[in-house]
Amino acid sequence: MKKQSMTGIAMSVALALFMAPHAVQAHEGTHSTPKAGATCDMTGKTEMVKKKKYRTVNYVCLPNSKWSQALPVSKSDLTTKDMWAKAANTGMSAAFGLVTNPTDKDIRVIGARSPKYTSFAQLHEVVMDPATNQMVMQQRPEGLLIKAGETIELKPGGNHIMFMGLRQPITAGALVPITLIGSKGETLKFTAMGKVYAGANEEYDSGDMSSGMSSGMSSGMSSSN
Ligand SMILES: [Cu+2]
Repeated sequence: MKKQSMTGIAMSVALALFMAPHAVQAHEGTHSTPKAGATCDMTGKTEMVKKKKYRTVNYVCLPNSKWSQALPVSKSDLTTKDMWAKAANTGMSAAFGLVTNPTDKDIRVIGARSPKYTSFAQLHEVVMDPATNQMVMQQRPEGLLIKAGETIELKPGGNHIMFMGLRQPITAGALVPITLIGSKGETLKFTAMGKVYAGANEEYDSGDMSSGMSSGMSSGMSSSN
């Protein structure tokens, strides 16, 4: 008797576990393919789409909540040095280091991604919020411009690559693959090293979103048009 009912419980648990991933998959399947100029709900999100047999394009959800043009993927001329990512278990994290433009033309970076570690990343700056006199971070509306021949330093308290919501912890010594996307679709892949760091705890200034991070993000961003 007892054994039978236990089996029954085990069955329904197993069934629930089996069903759950399918429900999630169906939901994810409803996402539409990005379209240049169309509204997107999570700025900083990027999508790589295979258009034709040999053509792959990047889309970036820009800070104005519109999808970028289809940007044909090519190899970036940028180089990086000493890239590292702040060790963290959950929530947000950020990546820093030196990015150099060795060419004689300016290069603008408009997006970043690290799908292994975060569903989307943003390019952030740290500014003074005059209302509170606090340093806060926010998305850089024009991305990162790296002038011909120049090196920029992404650093705590300054510009950085923000990981919005970790999918898995960044541990000390972890190798974190990151891709930067240029305004012409050029991609730069590099690896940042996980590092324990006490700073870089600026508040995220999301405009009118002052309450909880995740709920504020989704409600605030989906309501914009
Ligand atoms: Cu940030």
